[in-house]
Amino acid sequence: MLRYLTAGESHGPALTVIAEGLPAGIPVSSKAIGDELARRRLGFGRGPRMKIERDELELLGGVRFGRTLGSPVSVLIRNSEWAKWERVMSPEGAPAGNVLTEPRPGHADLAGVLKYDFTDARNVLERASARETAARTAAGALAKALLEEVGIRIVSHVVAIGTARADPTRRPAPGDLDAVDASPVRCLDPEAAEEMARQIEAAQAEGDSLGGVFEVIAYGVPVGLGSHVHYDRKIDARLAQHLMSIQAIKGVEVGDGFTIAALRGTQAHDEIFLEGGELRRHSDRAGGTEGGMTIGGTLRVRAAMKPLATLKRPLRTVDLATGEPAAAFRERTDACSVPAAAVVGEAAVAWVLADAVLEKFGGDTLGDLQAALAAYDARLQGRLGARTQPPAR
Ligand code: EPS
Repeated sequence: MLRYLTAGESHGPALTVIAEGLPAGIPVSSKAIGDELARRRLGFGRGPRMKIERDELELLGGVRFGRTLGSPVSVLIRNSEWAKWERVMSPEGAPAGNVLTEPRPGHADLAGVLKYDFTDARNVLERASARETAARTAAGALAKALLEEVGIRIVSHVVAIGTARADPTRRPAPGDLDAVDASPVRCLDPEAAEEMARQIEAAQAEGDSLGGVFEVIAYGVPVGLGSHVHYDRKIDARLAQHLMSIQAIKGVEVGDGFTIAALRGTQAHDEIFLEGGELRRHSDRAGGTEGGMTIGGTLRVRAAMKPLATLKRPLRTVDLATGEPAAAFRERTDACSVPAAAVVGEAAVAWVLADAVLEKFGGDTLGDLQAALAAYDARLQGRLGARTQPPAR
């Protein structure tokens, strides 16, 4: 079983992640993790924090001379802001005043203070903050390192921001990742990208925020990850849980999920053909899963992000200290972080796929894992070449 925990507050000293269950022998470096963290900091519409944050990281355990040891991998990511917040966020001593009592509609503030019996919403918001996604991205970098060794590559792109929509036929391949990252909104369609940036700028100028939709695509996925036999083994359900748990995500779609709901059955599925001795599909409406299992080849999921709830033009709320109507408190924030959320989405998908790969093929070492996968591939070759697409590298 592959699992991870994260800890840390947005303006605390650091974030930490411990990832357990990775086999021995996977190439891991702080540079590779750092590169993923740097990708997450990109994106037009982010606030001043991203100019300050360096995501300085340290590998504290589980890796020796560039390879995993099979023991838990521990990563520390320091918060560059800590020095400024030491008094407000101190683990020791007494509160330093400035209690936040005007909860932001759309954020975790209100339910959090009621549930945990706090007066200060900072006790909630510090952990609810999307800063935590830096730790998830580090976990995802470890998962990607494993997937890379079994020929699975993951890319993401932004398909909508506000009302701007990208051409749905422009889907990035693994080789397009640099081009996607080079776009300020991580969108391959230049006209849509321009419109997205324009809408972000307009929202920003009015103290407002914007949401959007991103898509994550995994290439080289073997057939049969996940299972139809039980609800909590279904790969699409597991993907949905991980994607939905990313801060501000309100919707998840597998393949063309919401569009095919309006179609007839004869239009909605991906027909099966035998070509050159291999089973093939000519469409991918299902997004690469059927019956809670991957069908082999490409997997495609989308997530919808709501506009961020921290607003320079605050919404109406109630001051919990006085019971009087009030404006929600204002914090420094981003106007749009859909491009960054897409990178976090890659991490979520990578984690679920790495978990499912280990569940199916097991192994204490990378070699064991690769041998089990090769044996499976050989078995499938006898069944009409059911690994329907070649590995992505
Ligand atoms: C966030 C608010 C902003 C973002 C932060 C998420 O932080 P701050 O309040 O310090 O300006 O920059 O995102 C990150 C720090 C990050 O690393 O992604 C929030 O309230 O969710």
